[in-house]
Amino acid sequence: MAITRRVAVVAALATASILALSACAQSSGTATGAAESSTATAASAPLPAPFDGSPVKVALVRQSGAGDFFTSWGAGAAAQAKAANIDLQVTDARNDNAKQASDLEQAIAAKPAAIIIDHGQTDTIQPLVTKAVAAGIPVVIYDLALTDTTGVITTSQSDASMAQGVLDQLVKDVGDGAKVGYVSATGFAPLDRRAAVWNQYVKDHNLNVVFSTGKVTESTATDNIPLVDAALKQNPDVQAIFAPYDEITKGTVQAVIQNNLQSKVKVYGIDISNADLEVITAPDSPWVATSATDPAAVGAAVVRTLALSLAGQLGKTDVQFPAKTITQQFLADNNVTNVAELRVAEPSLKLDDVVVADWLPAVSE
Ligand code: SR1
Repeated sequence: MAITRRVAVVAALATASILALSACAQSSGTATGAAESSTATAASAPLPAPFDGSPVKVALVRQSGAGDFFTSWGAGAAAQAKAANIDLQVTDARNDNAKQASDLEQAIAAKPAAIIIDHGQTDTIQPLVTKAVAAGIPVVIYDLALTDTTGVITTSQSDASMAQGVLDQLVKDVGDGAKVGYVSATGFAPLDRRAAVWNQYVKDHNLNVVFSTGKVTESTATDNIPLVDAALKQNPDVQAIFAPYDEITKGTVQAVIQNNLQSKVKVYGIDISNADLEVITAPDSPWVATSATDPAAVGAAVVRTLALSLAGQLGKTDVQFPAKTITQQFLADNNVTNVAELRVAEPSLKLDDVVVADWLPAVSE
């Protein structure tokens, strides 16, 4: 009888704490207007115009690719939009340039309060951005290279410092003159910016580039495995590989492992996700360092950039989101195995002091 009662009490306590926890989560969501799965510091000032009335219609025209980066980025953007009383209308062309052009045409025709464009090809998007600006629609771009940014707010991760951080680690680990490989693709703004830094490091550190390969597809990780596999079979003495996009990094790691080279070849990547952390922290993983932002925090910060701009409070036309270089050693030292733990170990990833206002605190997943 006594045992039965104790079991019941423990079960009741467990239920109570679960209810208390979910109540906390719900009240924080209600207080800030954020998405249910997200958290935010409560705003300490009311929403200013134009956010203080009916929801503000904003089109988010995406050209996302494979992988967790894009999913988390979208979730962060949606949560921040909800908190700012923005009705975010999202389209995603998924590597189809013609579809992104048509999505953007339709967005312009719908005359939203603003348009956010996430990734895309210069040739396809530039004429339509010019058209949107001419129509008086505010435009914010993320990870897109334009030839004419007149009237446009540009945002990106700090790609140059991301590449520098991880390449400093590469040079520290394998030294000047080492045999190195490069796996990436051209025509994507962030990858092109990282490539410029790579080329400089190759020159400055006399790196011996024994192969360059790579592509971006709808299945980037899988499609890079055979490319890197072939390169490794020709160059099994390569010491380090720079693969600056996590989907490409994962494919590269897989190729290194299937050639049983993980004790000889180090891999340096860019980006982070739960899946990436699983790969990096696996025993004997060749992926030794990555430079990253928290993509959910970046998606949210892009929406804040737009919101501040519509409220007349941005005060600049380019915003870059700082990244951190994260080593395998740092993850081990801090017992980090997922992104939630990484945010605790490296709080600056939350970007909660970047493009914020008292009425617009950062929302995170
Ligand atoms: C195909 S471009 C991929 C990159 O875009 C994002 O900004 C991520 O950092 C990713 O590496």
